[in-house]
Amino acid sequence: MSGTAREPRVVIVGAGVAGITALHVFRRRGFSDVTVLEKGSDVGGVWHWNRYPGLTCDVPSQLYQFGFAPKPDWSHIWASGTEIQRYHRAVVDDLGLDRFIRLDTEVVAAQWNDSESTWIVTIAGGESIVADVLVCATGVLHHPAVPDIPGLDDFAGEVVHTARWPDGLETDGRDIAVVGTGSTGVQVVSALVGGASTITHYVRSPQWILWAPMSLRQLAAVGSLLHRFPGVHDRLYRILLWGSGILADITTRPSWRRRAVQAYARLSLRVGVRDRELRARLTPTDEPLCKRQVVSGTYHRAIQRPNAELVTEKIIEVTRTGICSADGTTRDVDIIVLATGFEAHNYMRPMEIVGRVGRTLAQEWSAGPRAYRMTAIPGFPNLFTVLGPNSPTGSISLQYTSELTAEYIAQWLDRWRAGEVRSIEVTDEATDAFNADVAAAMGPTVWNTGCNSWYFSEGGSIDLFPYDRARLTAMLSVPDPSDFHLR
Ligand code: NA7
Repeated sequence: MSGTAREPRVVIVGAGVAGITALHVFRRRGFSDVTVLEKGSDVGGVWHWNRYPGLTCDVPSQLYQFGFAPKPDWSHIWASGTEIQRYHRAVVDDLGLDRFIRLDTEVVAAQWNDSESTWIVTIAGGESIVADVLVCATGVLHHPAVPDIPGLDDFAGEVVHTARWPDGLETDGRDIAVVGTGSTGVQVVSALVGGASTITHYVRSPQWILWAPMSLRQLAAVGSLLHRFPGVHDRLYRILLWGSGILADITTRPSWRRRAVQAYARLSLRVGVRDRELRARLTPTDEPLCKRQVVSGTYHRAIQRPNAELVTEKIIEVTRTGICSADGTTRDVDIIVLATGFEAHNYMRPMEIVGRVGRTLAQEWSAGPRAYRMTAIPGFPNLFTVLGPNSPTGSISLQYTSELTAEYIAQWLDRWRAGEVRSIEVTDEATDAFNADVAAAMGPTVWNTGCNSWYFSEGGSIDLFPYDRARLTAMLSVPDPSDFHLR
């Protein structure tokens, strides 16, 4: 079989930011047999699934876009989830990518066939697809984390996870409890407090909140200008990308910049909440930036409204009518909103992926996800991840990282197409060396200053990228064949 030049059959799982990028890059590189399988009813990934009130991206819109699909006319400096989702749909339509994407198609399993060097991909319902290369672009913030609170299942009202917000849920005039105070909890409380009868925010561990005017509109004239002068728009994008390097610097190395942002977080609380007792209860015990930093221009005002209440006592149980906390008080509510985050380290799981020696990915990752340069996994030939383990979800543009990774994979696809390789499998040694370097480099990062967050995998390691964009680019620019078993 080896030695014959032909088109690889490529299957991409997921049509979110990573999957759309991979599809576009592979098409741009001339690969014709590419299929994206997406379990949702539309593209967009996290932006398709998340529709809770107040959903806003905490990355400025002029940066939160594909380098290959610039959008000049964002309505806001920080775009809403709805606008971002519309953008994803428009990109797919405008680039003619739709015909390569199968929606409502959930992959449940994939099995490596070593004699054929192919993946047999199984879809819910039983259909099988053969792929030469399998690309998993299944995202990070995808599987909702539902807390194990006694009595939750027996609550008589509505229980809603923010990542699965039901269309048409009436919140005005109702008594609402919100559990969780990450970016989502803060946004949803701010959005609902105006219409709700009462809102009770259950905060297990308060988080630092950087004040920023998140509802600021982008001037229409700016959009027109950027539209008229694409060169200027491109320059702006590159400047923002370069400028975002400051975030990588702040998070990965102690410096005056980090201290300045941390001081600003403390100032945001001091200015935003004048009541000392409330401020004390909203003061986190960990350092600003240790968790994924929450940014909001509205939360502190929202939680001080007369119909809002902050509860920092532990939740003991959910009764039929409300939530009972450790102070012995039960507050009756109509709706419980779980802003409790995601199982961020599942990646492709629970898909059953069976590799070369018959072991599943779940078995290989029982101590936490582990990959080589965020994209290759020993024991799983011809399988690549986009935004896989240790991707820079806390510090570098996801669109940039996705494109870089897709280009890296495309170089392997080139070699496959030329008939030079049929099986590409990263070595254990190279993977161990990469992970050891990453673990050592986590030392001075702010994520390692003593907090607990979704950045930590179940194995206890920090599932982030501890270097800057230059290092990321160098790592993923040219594949190093000596790190792979090639057949
Ligand atoms: P996060 O940031 O993971 O936040 C989840 C929140 O839910 C956090 O405050 C948790 O408190 C809280 N939580 C989780 N389980 C419980 C239980 N059982 N009881 C009380 N509180 C609980 O998720 P988000 O959706 O807000 O944000 C995810 C990312 O999306 C965000 O970082 C941005 O990148 C966009 P804890 O801190 O664990 O005490």
